[in-house]
Amino acid sequence: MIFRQLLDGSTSTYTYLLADADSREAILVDSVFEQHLRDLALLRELELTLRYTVETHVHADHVTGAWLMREATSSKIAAPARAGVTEADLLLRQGDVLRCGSIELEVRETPGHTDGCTTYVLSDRSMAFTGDALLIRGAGRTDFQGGDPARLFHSVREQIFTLPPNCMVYPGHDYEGRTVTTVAEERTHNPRLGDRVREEDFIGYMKNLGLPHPKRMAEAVPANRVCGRPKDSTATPRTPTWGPVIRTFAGVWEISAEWLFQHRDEVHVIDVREHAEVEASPLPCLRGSMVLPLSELRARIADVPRDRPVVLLCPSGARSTSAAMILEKAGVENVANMRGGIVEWLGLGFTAAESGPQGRENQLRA
Ligand SMILES: N[C@@H](CCC(=O)N[C@@H](CS)C(=O)NCC(=O)O)C(=O)O
Ligand SMILES: [Fe+2]
Repeated sequence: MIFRQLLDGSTSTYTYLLADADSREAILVDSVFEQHLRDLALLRELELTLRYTVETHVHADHVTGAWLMREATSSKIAAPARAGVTEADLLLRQGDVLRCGSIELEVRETPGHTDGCTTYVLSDRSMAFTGDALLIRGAGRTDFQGGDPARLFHSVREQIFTLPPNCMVYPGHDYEGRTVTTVAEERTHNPRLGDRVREEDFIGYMKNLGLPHPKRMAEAVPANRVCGRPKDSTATPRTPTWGPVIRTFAGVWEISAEWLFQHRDEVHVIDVREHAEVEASPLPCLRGSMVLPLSELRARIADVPRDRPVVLLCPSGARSTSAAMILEKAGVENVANMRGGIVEWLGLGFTAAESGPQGRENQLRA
């Protein structure tokens, strides 16, 4: 099985990617709206087909990426039946099994943090995705969305702590950077509801947490009730329209050499090699490209033209990746790295007619 734990740093939310290594079919547990392009990039780079997004509950602190994923990949949205959401394709109940290639996830209802919380357990019981029912050395709060500490106590004790001691527990959040625990570890060391803790102590603990409501609760709960369907399309993550750019998991927009060859005059091309290197290199400059070395780029953002999209180049496409990130951070709107760099360009046989820097290069060098 292919397995990845992904973090949304701003809400400390974990998203889990599970995929069958043979059929390449994948499931995403608890995707995050703002991480849509990251998750799409990973699916593409690992050559996976997303079959399902699965929700552990109606989140109060962030918006799910489920609806966006369905739009982008034709995946199906699976959600707990008791979460009361619309827009889902599959409503899951206690004892149901969600199948994706050879992966089977058993559905265990674990209400208490919210009344629709669900834990998903791999069929060999080696991994459990507990959402916010059981956190590492903690448990989800119980003060809104039908939360109830007594119910949570019984959910965890009966549905999670009955799993094998070495079952790995992957939570929906961790606010301290911890990533995984086991059933045995939590039964022994969870200060809120480990084996030694009595129900009334847990209830007393949870009733006195004194946490402020999540900052984004007013926006997140209604959005998650429709599986993350945005109110209007302007709220969806922006994908550039100037060309077939692809967001990589490394976090940069990329475009192909083939596209650049066919649309050379629609963009500015910036070669980020050092000047001396360009002069000494057997690798040519593309026709009309500007040389603006990576070492000077941060100080010369103002020299970057903005009237057309900017495509960045270097021999292998590595340094230009860094250049693309610098320009994006600096607010240059339409920017992409050319995948594979000049070597790829030459490999495609684009050499002669397309090489030779434009006069402007000298201007930029001055
Ligand atoms: N400060 C966070 C609050 C996060 C929060 O309340 N998280 C919920 C999960 S949705 C929780 O149960 N936290 C338990 C805890 O922090 O002990 C925010 O504003 O988003
Ligand atoms: Fe939650």
